[in-house]
Amino acid sequence: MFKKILIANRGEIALRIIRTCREMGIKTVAVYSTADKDSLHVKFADEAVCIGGPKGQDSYLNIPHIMAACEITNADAVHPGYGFLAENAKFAQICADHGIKFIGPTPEMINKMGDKITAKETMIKAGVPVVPGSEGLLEGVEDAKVLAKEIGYPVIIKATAGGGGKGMRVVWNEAEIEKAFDAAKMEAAASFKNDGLYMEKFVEEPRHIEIQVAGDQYGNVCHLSERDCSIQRRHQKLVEESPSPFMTADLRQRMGDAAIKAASAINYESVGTVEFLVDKHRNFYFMEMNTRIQVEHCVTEEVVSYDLIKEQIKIAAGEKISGKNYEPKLHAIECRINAEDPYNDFRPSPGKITVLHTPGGHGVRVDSHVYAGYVIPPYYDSMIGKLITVAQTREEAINTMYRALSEYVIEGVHTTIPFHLQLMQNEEFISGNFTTKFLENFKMK
Ligand code: MV4
Repeated sequence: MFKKILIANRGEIALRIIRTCREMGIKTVAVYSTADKDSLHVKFADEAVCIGGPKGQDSYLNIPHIMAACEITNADAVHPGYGFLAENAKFAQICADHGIKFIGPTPEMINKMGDKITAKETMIKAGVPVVPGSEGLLEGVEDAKVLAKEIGYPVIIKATAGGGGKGMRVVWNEAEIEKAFDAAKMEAAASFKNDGLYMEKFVEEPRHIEIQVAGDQYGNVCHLSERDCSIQRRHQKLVEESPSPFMTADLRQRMGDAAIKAASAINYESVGTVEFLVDKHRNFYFMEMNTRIQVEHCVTEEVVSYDLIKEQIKIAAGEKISGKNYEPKLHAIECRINAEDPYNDFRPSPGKITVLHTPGGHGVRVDSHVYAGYVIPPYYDSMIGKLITVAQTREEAINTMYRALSEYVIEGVHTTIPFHLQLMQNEEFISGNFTTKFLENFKMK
């Protein structure tokens, strides 16, 4: 097992990783930017190294500085968390070249899933259902027009280097295609320095359901059931839950099998997530695979009683997993508590938390790095923390969530708590009958 892990991240996920390391008897090294000098991850870790200025580029994305921190602290592994360098194949390769274990998949696996056309081709070969679309890159607008006619409108143009909605355009008819193609190409070039595009049939009003998987270095792969992430706004998830209210035993069987096929196709090693679009007929299609631990991993942990960070570390250290799949035994819901103003288009609201009271009691988990007096810096994401409730049924988990949200007091910044309170009382949400379009029509009272 590793003796010392350097955590190349900040905020709640850095704390989450430190907590598991403590339980495993592994020493921890925090790295931090000058903006984070008073952060809890710095105080909770055994050692801490300042790696640069506030901007991500100068600190949490600065590979030479992170490698130097590994060297001076003698860390034998790096945990990248999510965001920042978590899906950076170059960083994973540099770690390997320096004899430091990157706690995640290999650079080859990251690359295969990072390029969406390559990922899709791999899935087709593995027999995983994908949305009908172009074979490889679109050559130009004329090629796109011919293809769209074949596929049938509406279609969606996506960036092969994309993911998470950037460089993506929905096209409803031929009159719109040229503008959409050019806009997607420009956005992809600017965002990813790769303007490669592909096309798919647009699946209308889908659900976003993802399957958590784990694979070890010996070819064992298992799944840990699904999370429903349909409650999103501009590609930012706000609520996730497990099990999905849309799930059936048959659908879980089929999606679980497909996720295992997807991970096995690249001999996946580490924990990861296979994202699917699910239409109203319960047809499902591979969308992308995330080769990192995700923000919403906690809902899975609560329903299958499994520490995903611990497993991720054990897999990286060369331990075997059993290979058996996990069914949800309970219902868990996660609300993302962000420093954003839900009454003003979710505008970011950084600043000092003057008063803080955190909820507790039966079935309540809070993963957060903030304290009274903490200043949320404007340089990073605006997450204050995650509130997770777990209960026997979905109805009880919603009731516990409403109760816990009512106890949560955060003063000094705007938060998404009022939004979540209204959502927990929304009939459509309570019914479980919603799609990724739900929040487009949601209005704050
Ligand atoms: C789609 C789609 C409909 N049809 N692909 C959004 C982010 C990126 N991962 C892919 N996305 C979508 N791809 C086809 N063929 C609809 C979306 C989509 C979406 C997906 C999941 C959750 C929220 C979404 C919001 C808008 C669009």
